[in-house]
Amino acid sequence: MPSDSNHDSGNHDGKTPVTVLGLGLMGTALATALIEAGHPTTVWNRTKSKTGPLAAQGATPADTARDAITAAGLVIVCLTTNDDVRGLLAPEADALAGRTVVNLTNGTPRQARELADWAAAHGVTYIDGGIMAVPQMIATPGAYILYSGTDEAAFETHRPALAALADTKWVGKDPGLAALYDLSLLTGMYGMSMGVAQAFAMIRSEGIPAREFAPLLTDWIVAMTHGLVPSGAEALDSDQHLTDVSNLAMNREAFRNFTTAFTEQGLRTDLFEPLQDLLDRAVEQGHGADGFSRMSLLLEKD
Ligand code: FVH
Repeated sequence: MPSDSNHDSGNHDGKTPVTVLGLGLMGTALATALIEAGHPTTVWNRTKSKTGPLAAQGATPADTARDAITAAGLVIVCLTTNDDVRGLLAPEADALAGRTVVNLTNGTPRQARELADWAAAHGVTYIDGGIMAVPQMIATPGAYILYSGTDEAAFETHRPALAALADTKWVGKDPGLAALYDLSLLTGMYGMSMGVAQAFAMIRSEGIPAREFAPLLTDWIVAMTHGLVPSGAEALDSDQHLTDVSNLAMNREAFRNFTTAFTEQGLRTDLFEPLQDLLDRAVEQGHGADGFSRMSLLLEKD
């Protein structure tokens, strides 16, 4: 069955009727962007009061999820978890049949693939998405959303409406890929965020304000990222980990200074202890002359 075959999914002067299910911080930002871009927008939320401000901006509030679903060929869903999504959509499978669901809820590749299988079994076109933005960034430059799903043509059909939310990045026909890219990007971000938290704790241990230190830290992270990420990727993909820059044996010894200094400065060492363990393991397994690309291999399960 072609996508959106039994209802009005059409393009009205470039504007597409869209439904948004879930009006938390992110769902509200998404719906606002659609309204501002002129797309006829129907909204539904479990807690009905959240539809009020959007209705005032021009959205059509729906009393039930089913009413919202039947209002548009493109149904965007953004709830807390994919279990919530499954719980909401499963009873509405018949109403969803022939429509396109774009699920922007954060989840795992396995969850996305299972939802895609469920959707396919019920005649629903399923596109999974990963939002690389916070709500305040929606519809601003720099924000983008990753998409994947078996029906790339359906994605292309709806791309103009989705582009109102953020730049669109299609990553492939495996429905799990958007979540894979999303979580991989967030993995890098959370590692960096925790490092920043530890760095601020360290500088504050001597009474230096974080804001005074922030420009140095920013420049340092940017410079290191530009070096580390491309060279690490190249080393991994070519399986050539030897380095003449900064090897693991040196880093293992240097690392001991961190946990020692944290203790001396009255800080906890919990965050860095597992990192020290990993470096110890790398060197004990004979990888002391390698660079950090080796660590990705050590993070794979034996
Ligand atoms: N906010 C952010 O910065 C991040 C950016 C990247 C993407 N994430 C993901 O987006 C999903 C939603 O996040 P959110 O920030 O909108 O979250 P909340 O403000 O907490 O809103 C949650 C909405 O989900 C509804 N909901 C929860 N459980 C159910 C359910 N079982 N049935 C129906 N709706 C449900 C909730 O409804 P209510 O509590 O207002 O009645 C909210 O509408 C999330 O995956 C992030 O990881 C956001």
